[in-house]
Amino acid sequence: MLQSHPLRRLALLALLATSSLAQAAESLNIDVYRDPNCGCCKAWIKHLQENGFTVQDHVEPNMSQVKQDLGVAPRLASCHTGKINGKFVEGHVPADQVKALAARDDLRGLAVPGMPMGSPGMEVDGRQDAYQVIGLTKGDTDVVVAEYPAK
Ligand SMILES: [Cu+2]
Repeated sequence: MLQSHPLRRLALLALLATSSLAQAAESLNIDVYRDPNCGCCKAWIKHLQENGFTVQDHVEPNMSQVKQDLGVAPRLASCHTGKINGKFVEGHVPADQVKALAARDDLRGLAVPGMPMGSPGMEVDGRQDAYQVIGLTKGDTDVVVAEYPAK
C-alpha cells in the first residue's frame, strides 16, 4: 500500500491554500459592457471599484448582442452587463452579491432586472424601491438569491 509522507501532505495542503487565495483575488476582476451614454452604468462601476473590484470598462454600441452572447435571458435584462469567471452579472447587482456568485456553481449568472431606484448606482435622494437579485440556473430557471426591502 502506498502511503504519502506526512511532510509531502503538508506541502500539498499549503499549495491548495495558496491556489484558493489566488483564485479569490482573481475573481475580483470583472469585465463590464455598457452603452457610451449610460450614466448609471458608470455609477455601478464606481460602486464595484469601491468594493475592491478591478473593472475592465468596455464601451459597447450593441448591448443586446452582448446580452445574447453571454446568455442573459431577455426577462432579466437591464442596462450594463458584466462578465466574471464565465458568469454574467446583469444590471445593478450589489457588489457583495457579485462576490458571493463565485461559490454558486449552479448559476449561469445574476441579475437585477430593470433599474430599481436605490440599487447600487441608482441612488436617488436615499429612496429605495424593493428589488430582488435573481440567479439564472443552468437549467434556465430563475431563483431569488437576495431581496432588498423598500425604504
Ligand atoms: Cu442602470
